[in-house]
Amino acid sequence: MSRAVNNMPASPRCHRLLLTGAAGNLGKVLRPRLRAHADILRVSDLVDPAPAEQGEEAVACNLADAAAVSELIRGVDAIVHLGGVSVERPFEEILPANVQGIYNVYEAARLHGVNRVVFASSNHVIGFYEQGHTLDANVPLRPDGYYGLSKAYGEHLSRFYFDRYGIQTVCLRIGSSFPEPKDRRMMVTWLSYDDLTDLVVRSLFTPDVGHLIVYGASANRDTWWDNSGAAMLGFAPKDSSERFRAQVEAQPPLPADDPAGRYQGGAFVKAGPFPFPNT
Ligand code: NAI
Ligand code: 15L
Repeated sequence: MSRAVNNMPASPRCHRLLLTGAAGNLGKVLRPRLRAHADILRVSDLVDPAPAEQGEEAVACNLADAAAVSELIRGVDAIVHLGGVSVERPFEEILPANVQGIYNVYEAARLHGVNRVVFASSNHVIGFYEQGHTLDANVPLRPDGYYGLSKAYGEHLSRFYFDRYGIQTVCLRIGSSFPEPKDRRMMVTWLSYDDLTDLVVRSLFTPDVGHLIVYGASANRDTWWDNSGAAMLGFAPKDSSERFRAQVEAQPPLPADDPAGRYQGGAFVKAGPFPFPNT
């Protein structure tokens, strides 16, 4: 079989691939694009992600339910794990979906012999670094809330499952993956859907990734992230936020003292505090 520079097969494909969070924004984008990479694409979400297309299996599953997650992962060869709470919310909402949820995913992966996971982490694990500072994937984490903390937990948990059980994971610290950047911060953090897809496919099929953390951003003019770790995936983003600059910069800038304009995590850094239950 002919191989690309990073040793990814030319037509990468597995038998049964699981996509969690399939009913979400990125799940809807990736679902049709991943179909070409699996004989069977198993799509799952809290809400029923049906109807299943040809070559798909649709399964409603709460990631916090260990028994259900075990059944979800039985028979799967690889997992793209997008499911969970995707914004800053009270800890009580984050805990079952993101913390218990990712534990269930990795325990079930161990039980059923799954050896490759692509985990949708987030730039919010480093959200409290100031904008303009260039960070590589090894900097100490500075999460900007409970959501970012849960993604940090997921990165560490996946590291443990590699060291202890050899399950290989690529953690994608996704910047802002939307049809287009919405503000000045996203001019730096934007990841186009095409670049996201390329990154996910490379993360699934590049051999011997071990445990790898990479940033997910397009080839934007400005960057805060040294993404040299992505070289082993052969990832070279093709899109740029530049074509949106005029429309984004037509918006009024944030006030100089707004923390959303100071920190990499943007407005997430000023979410909360939330009510402390039972007080
Ligand atoms: P989304 O919120 O649209 O999708 C998340 C999906 O997870 C939803 O369909 C939701 O129903 C499902 N979900 C929530 N709790 C669940 C539970 N307990 N059990 C099963 N499913 C559950 O988020 P989006 O934008 O599609 O993001 C996908 C992933 O990528 C998320 O993990 C998010 O944290 C991560 N990410 C996304 C970024 C972006 O720019 N869109 C940036 C950084 C990370
Ligand atoms: C994320 O982690 C969120 O899931 C997404 O909704 C965006 O807010 C993104 O980060 C971002 O930082 O722009």
